[in-house]
Amino acid sequence: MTLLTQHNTDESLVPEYDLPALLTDSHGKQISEATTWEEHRRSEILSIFEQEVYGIPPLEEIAVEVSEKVLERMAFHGKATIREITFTFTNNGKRLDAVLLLVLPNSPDPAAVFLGYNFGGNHTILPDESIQLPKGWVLGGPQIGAFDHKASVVSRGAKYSRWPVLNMLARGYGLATMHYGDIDPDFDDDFKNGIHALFSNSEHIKNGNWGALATWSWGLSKIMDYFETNPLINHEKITLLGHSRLGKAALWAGALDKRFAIVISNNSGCGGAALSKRRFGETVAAINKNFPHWFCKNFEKYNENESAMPFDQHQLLALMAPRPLYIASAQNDSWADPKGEFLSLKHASAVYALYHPNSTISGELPEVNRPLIQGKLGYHIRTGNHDVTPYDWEQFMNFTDQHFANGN
Ligand code: GTR
Repeated sequence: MTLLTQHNTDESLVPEYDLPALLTDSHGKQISEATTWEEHRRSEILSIFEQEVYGIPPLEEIAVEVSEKVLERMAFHGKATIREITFTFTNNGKRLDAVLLLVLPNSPDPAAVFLGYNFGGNHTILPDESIQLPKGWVLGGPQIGAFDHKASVVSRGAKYSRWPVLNMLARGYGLATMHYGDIDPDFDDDFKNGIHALFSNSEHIKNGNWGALATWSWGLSKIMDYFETNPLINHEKITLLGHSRLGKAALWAGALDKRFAIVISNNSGCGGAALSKRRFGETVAAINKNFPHWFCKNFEKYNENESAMPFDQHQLLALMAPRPLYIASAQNDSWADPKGEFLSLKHASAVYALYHPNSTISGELPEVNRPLIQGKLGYHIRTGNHDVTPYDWEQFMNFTDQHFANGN
């Protein structure tokens, strides 16, 4: 399939738009307190996103068994232990295995952990030969040694730059990462494979009411359930992060599941942090055409019709409040609309201000490579392309250090 990539990169062509109100409820009532936001307005917004964008999560409980295997106790010159945690999901006679790579500092204290999906497989993070390759579909590509969507040993450690584990360990953090295709392979198959196949309410699923992004978010919450059972992990100090489509999934998981203490989105763009109504970069029509399996069917109503949207992504970001939230953009990543990502955060800050007046963002897009930290919110636009770089990680770790040191 040829992807649709034409897009507007001219700020003067951004249409006039009205952003749906964050702090006025569906009856026109003004919300001016954190309690009314939380008890009432927040759930109104959450259900709009369920209905119109990501899909309504199936309520059925899927059985999960977890098995742990130590791969290396003295990794990184004795600094850390590497484990693989296999999640076995079963329902209706069907089974799915998903493998989490867990690197924890060798310390007596429960570790704060960065959690995020990876694109190419756990073996792309570290060269360690004991790390298993994904058995199923990978996005990959020949440049990282994946052929016909099958992982190969060629890509061991190939994505270390996206996961600077040594720096994390040096600051006392662990890393937990899973290949996103373990939960749901990322191609359009009418919602038949991956975790979709295990649910019995096949009508709901088959009709495209629970797309791939939502399954990836679901998987993150299952990992969080496991963290709560592992005494080596401080489950109150989990920073959830994701890049690009996995940043979209991280934001939706953070919205649904308040157990994630900090949420970070890197270059998440359309359907993630960026405002859709700006129609700058990737549009709703483009994303639905290129990736018909990501969102729920209702989202297609807004193809070339953003002005009809009764919501926009600043409302998604506001669902993280009052937890610390960091949005990162890249200067050359016009497809993800850096300015739209910033404006979204800026508008969402009105909800954060109900809790912490110092979290209000009022200025313009910050200069490149000048991170903005405003109370519980952080943002940067760095030079360079669509990617996760050591610079990004440096800011993510600074932000996380600051919030965890302050008791979050
Ligand atoms: C692009 C897609 C974006 C972004 C990106 C990625 O092709 O249009 O929305 O998610 O893929 O995940 O790398």
